[in-house]
Amino acid sequence: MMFSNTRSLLVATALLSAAGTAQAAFIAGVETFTGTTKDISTWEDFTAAGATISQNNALSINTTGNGSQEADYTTLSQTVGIGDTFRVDVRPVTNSGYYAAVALTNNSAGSGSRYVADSQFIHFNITSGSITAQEKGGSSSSVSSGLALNTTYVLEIERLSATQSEFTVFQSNGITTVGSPTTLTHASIPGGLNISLYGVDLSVVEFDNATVVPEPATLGLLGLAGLLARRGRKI
Ligand SMILES: [Ca+2]
Repeated sequence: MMFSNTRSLLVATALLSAAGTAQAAFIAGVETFTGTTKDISTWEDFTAAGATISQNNALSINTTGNGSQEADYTTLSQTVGIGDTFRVDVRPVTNSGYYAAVALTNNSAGSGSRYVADSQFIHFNITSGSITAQEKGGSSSSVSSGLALNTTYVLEIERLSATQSEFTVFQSNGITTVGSPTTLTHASIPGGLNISLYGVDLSVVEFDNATVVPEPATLGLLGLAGLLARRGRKI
């Protein structure tokens, strides 16, 4: 962890650093899923038959009408680069065992077939018994065990390098860890990764407050730019 584990600091740093680059759905690096209208100009909505994705000040993925296929909501252009940190609130509502995941993927398409065939990804695997960190096709590493339904958790992935990422689960306060932070070593993924939120296998899961925090080096440069700008005004 390179940041203090406070939600307010993460939001503040996102606000400071992302001004001017925010996209429609992500305002200053934070997507709060405000309102009831999904923003499919910046997210791609993929639902298998019987599954639904809806928004009501949070994003709800419901696969209770679908036995085994996923539904996912994936950013089209908002990405998480090396050194960046991604956080999202997750609230499991119903499940039948395995039910959700949070992935960073190099394929912006939400389609299940393209996702599997073309992408490289790392993800949190969320089940009623455990939360694990895993790369596509790799072995899983335990991050925490057990999840209570109708309880909010904060899941964080920090991209330490092209080949290492740190996975941490927090209680809803964003401070207290649940289980132990886990560093996953994986195949090299050098570029920015799209964010994919998904549910599967007769589950209902809600997501909120998706937040991308730039790497500290970027924050430092922006701070320096601000300082220079202030000095310029004085001169
Ligand atoms: Ca919200």
